[in-house]
Amino acid sequence: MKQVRIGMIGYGFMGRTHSNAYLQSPRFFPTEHRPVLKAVCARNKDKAEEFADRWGYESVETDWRELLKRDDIDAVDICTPNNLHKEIAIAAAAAGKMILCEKPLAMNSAEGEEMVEAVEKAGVANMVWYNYRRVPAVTLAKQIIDSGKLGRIFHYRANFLQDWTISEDVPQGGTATWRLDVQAAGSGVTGDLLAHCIDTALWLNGSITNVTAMTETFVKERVHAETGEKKPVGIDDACAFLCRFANGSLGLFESTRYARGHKALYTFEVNGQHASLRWDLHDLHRLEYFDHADESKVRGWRSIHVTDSDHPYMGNWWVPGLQIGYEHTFIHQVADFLKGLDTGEEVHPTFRDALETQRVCDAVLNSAKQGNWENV
Ligand code: SOE
Repeated sequence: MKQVRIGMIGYGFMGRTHSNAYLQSPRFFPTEHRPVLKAVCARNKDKAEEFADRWGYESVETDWRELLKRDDIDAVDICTPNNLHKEIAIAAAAAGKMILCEKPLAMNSAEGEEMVEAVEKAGVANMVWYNYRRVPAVTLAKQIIDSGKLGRIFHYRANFLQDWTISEDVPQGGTATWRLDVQAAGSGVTGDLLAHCIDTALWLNGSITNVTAMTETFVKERVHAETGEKKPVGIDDACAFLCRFANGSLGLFESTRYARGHKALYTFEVNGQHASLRWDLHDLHRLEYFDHADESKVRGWRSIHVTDSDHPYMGNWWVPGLQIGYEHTFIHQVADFLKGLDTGEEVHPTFRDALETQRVCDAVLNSAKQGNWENV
């Protein structure tokens, strides 16, 4: 058994999902490599110690540079706000560490390019946590599309809708609301939510060539959680875009944090010549499938309960019919990463894959600013 000693930087919501995944992965998906929770790093020592205690990390650090100097750390997991990804990743690559980075890869594609260059030059294993690829129903959608069952693809449609920032009293900045501060996040829903939709779309339907977008910031000023000062809001609260894919299909994407009643409604639909597929995060263990080749009298949308042992990842879980959830997507991602270390094969999405998503995000934001079609 080879150890992969993890040093995690940041301990928020994503720190919890990843820590849980490191603990569970070897229990359900045995590999030659096994994660060891070596250190968690955060500026606040008390909070870091509390987190280490709860999740079983052996030690804490309060300065990520010290963590990178340690020779008992093999892999660095970056769970910080987006504005720190680049600096940490480049330093971690120079220190020869493997890197698992939270999404989006960077603040923008210029930063992403530097990060890709750093990991490729250092030759270190790298991966970005676009976890929704590893919902079994989404992986099944990929298998069905790749088998050619849909035929020529005409349309790809995706939404990611939330409603948690409607109140003007929600601050920007700080540990809980850095996603609303453009200095920490780089962008709003485009980098935070549409990036997921774009990653899945590129994986399922190939490259996006050009886009035309609109964005809106509904609440123009918010108090900054750290200074208490009211400041202009620099992020996009909502974004919608149209695009063309290299395979000739048309794309339609929408994301907002102002869709009252929706907490995390991620849906996509793909329409092909012979068949269509659709998926909904609120029902994540189901894949809806319509096949025009079915006998016309019984033709209709079928709802596949993706829990059978021959469905992706499901053979390693319970028994057919019993479903799994959100946290398992991270467990699958760790399992695949470790399997990649066993076989020496690259595990996707790599930094380079995530850079493509970043380029689409940049084109979307530029198009919204210029009011033009933008090439990716
Ligand atoms: C934002 O609310 C958020 O937590 C994103 O940052 C995650 O990436 C997404 O999966 C759920 O929503």
